[in-house]
Amino acid sequence: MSPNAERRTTPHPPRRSKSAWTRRAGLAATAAGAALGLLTAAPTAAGAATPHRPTTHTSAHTAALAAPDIPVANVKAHLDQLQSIASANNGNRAHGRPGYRASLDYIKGKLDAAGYTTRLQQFTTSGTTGWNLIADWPGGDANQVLMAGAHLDSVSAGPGINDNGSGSAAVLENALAVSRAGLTPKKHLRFGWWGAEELGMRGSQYYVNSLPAAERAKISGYLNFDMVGSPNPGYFVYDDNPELESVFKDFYAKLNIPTEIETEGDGRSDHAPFKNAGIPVGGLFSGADYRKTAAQAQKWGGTAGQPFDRCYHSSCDTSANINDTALDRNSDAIAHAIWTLAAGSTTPPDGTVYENTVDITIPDNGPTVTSPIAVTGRTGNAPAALKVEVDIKHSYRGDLVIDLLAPDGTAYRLKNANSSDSAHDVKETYTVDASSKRANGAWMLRVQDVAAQDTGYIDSWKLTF
Ligand code: DTR
Ligand code: CA
Ligand code: ZN
Ligand code: ZN
Repeated sequence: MSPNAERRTTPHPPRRSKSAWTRRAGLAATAAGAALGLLTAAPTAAGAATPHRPTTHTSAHTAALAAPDIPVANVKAHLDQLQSIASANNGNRAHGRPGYRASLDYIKGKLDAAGYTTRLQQFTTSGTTGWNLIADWPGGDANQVLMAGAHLDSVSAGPGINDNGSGSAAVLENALAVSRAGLTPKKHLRFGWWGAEELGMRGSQYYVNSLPAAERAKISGYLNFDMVGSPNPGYFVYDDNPELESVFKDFYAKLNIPTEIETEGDGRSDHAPFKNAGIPVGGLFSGADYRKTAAQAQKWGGTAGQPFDRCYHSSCDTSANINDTALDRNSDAIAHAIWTLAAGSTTPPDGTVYENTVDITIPDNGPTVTSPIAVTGRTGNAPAALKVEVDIKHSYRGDLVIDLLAPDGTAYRLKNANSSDSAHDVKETYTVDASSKRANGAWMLRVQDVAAQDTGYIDSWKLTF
């Protein structure tokens, strides 16, 4: 760097080329600086920036978002699709048969369109290939993962609409509701659709076995939904974990619907591999081939002396083999559990603008400077499309490196230096996926001038949530 480089302070000096050497050194310093996390210079004499008052409508703050109603018509539409798939594939959706993979592709297509990060996990059991579908909702704390899942395979004897199209469709519609709400929960949400459950929870076991211990430890709970629309329904809640059990019991208590502990299910569905791995599990069940007692019929309605699902593992487990009320209530109970357990209370993106208009001088070829914006009063995480509007006056914008710093210090690079970009000023709008960061806190714009000569200042910048 030429030590006696002239300090350019005039707002728009005549264009002047910079020596490549000066630039290269500057760039090297930047790279090193970025790697080392340069100390930022204190704000200028203008004093610590006081964030501008939010300049637009106040955001629709809600202390805790109530879970949405899950439209049971949507859930039944998914069941109709699964029925059609079974009808087009020898009447079933069993492991190793084309109807299973077609079911998986249907669900994956819906999730991909809704913004999920999906992946198929392939495994082999009983000599045939199976797949799990894992869908992650971007954002949330990666160290606290809440999972919900259902097995997607049927027995080979029939289409498996209650067992377990009902659970698969209810979980799918909840995942779509999360997307519709733009939920930004504290925890990271992950959904699973399992293969080969009917062969002995082979898909979910493969998933759990494949998880490194560190990843397994991040799963705060797994919620399982296997048969949630039985035609002669009972309302059973898994009692494996008190907190997860109470979330469901509280939901039904508000509806004045008594529940019973699911006693015959231990080890009989996909929660078993998670439980055996020490992960808290919970879930709902509306009953299979056991018969409803008179006492149960008294509290739940339906027919005493008849099975909860007389078509269990039979060819008659079709779209007609569903009790819509049970399916609706259980779908809504799943939403209540997800919103509650994932602390899904959040302020959805609402266009609130936070601005800092304090001018901050950028030292020529010097240390970084920062301009703060304090975001308060929001819940949950920042948006996946956080808008960052930058207005910097400078006589050679190629000198500038610009980063957005989240409250936890994570840097998002907005602009690199570019020695050939001799234009004035930076007046740009950047979009950053900050959905893994809490919204509230001190966000910073960090700027560094990495080449001698030419100077400028931060005029203002804005964040739109
Ligand atoms: N094994 C499940 C059905 C089943 C039977 N009992 C329970 C209890 C809890 C959940 C599921 C079940 C199946 O056939 O898929
Ligand atoms: Ca509903
Ligand atoms: Zn079954
Ligand atoms: Zn099942």
